[in-house]
Amino acid sequence: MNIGITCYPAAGGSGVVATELGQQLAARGHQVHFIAYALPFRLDQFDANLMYHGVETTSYPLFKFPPYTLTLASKMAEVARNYDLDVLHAHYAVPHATCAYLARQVLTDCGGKMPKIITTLHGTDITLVGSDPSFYDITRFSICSSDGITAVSKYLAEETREVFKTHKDIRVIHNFFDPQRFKPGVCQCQRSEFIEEGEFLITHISNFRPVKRTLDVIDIFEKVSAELPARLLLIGEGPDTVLARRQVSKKKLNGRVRFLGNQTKVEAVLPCADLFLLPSEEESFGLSALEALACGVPVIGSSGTGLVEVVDDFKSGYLLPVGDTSSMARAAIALLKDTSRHAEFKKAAAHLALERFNAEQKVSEYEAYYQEVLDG
Ligand code: GMT
Repeated sequence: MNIGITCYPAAGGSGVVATELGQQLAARGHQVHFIAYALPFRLDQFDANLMYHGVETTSYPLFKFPPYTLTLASKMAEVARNYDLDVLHAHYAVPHATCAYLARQVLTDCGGKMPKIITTLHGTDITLVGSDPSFYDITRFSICSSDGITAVSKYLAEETREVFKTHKDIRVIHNFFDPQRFKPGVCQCQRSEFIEEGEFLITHISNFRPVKRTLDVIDIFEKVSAELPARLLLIGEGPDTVLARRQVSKKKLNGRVRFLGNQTKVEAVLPCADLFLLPSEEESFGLSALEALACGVPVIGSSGTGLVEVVDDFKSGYLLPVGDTSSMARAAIALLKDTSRHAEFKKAAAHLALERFNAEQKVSEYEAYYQEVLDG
């Protein structure tokens, strides 16, 4: 198949999923065209079946805001026409599903071949951005105009039906990881680079948006480190990074917390960790949690979110109410103190992740879904 993929190229789960999917589809012999404003951040392998088409953001004194949506739609139409696309796959509805719709209208006018539009919903495109009154109608329209819709969890599919009051078929295809990259025990760095002998290493990876509750991560860590020798490794960057740094200083944790910023090869460090924290307000899936589990790292996160489909409560981690940092810290301390339970959780984490979310399986699900949509 000839497949166009549009995603946010910056660090973030939706871009990571789109990139991994594109790379895996290319490896299976499909021609894959990434259409985005920059090279996707984890697109780091050469494959003759992979192409990147950059989208310009044209500026003009009249434009306070350059109309990226229009240049993206034009580029989508151009790539679809020039490369005979069968499928145009938009990751993250806002504004990518709308751009795909516009591209199709452009192609209709030119009388060219019409690719099928598939939109994958990732999370805040529904729960925060898409449901904002200023985006609601156009997002609903664009999603409903897609030929196929997928969601990364059952939780998100249900949220979408509820928020957008639609009965459209939404196929759940869970996120996935590449077992060649994410595996337990193979750490490219040494634990000794981060911790002293006898200390525990706790990690958190996110885009440091308010929805991730990074301050809760620090609060949980403060409670844990009051009881156990531990250090916290924070990976990622975003609007709350400054707040998080301030909080670390305020709590006098500077010597125990390290900020690594954005990292493309998180698999190099994850297997070194003893525990992963993701206490988000909302989480449609929690790809970073899955990558941690795949590396044999138990997760403590928020219940009542899509994490329930990823983390097996009491088997590979603990899920507790949003904001209940005391319970999360208690669960972390108990798990880290109990060496044999911790070892069991580590084993279960890697095993369950591989069994349920490996790339091979999920990429086949996407391939089959593309075919189903193409067959009408
Ligand atoms: O929704 C966001 O904040 C951004 C998005 C991203 O690009 O990282 O994250 C969402 O998509 C990921 C990939 O499908 C999911 O693993 C995340 O759970 C989801 N984020 C939220 O729901 C907050």
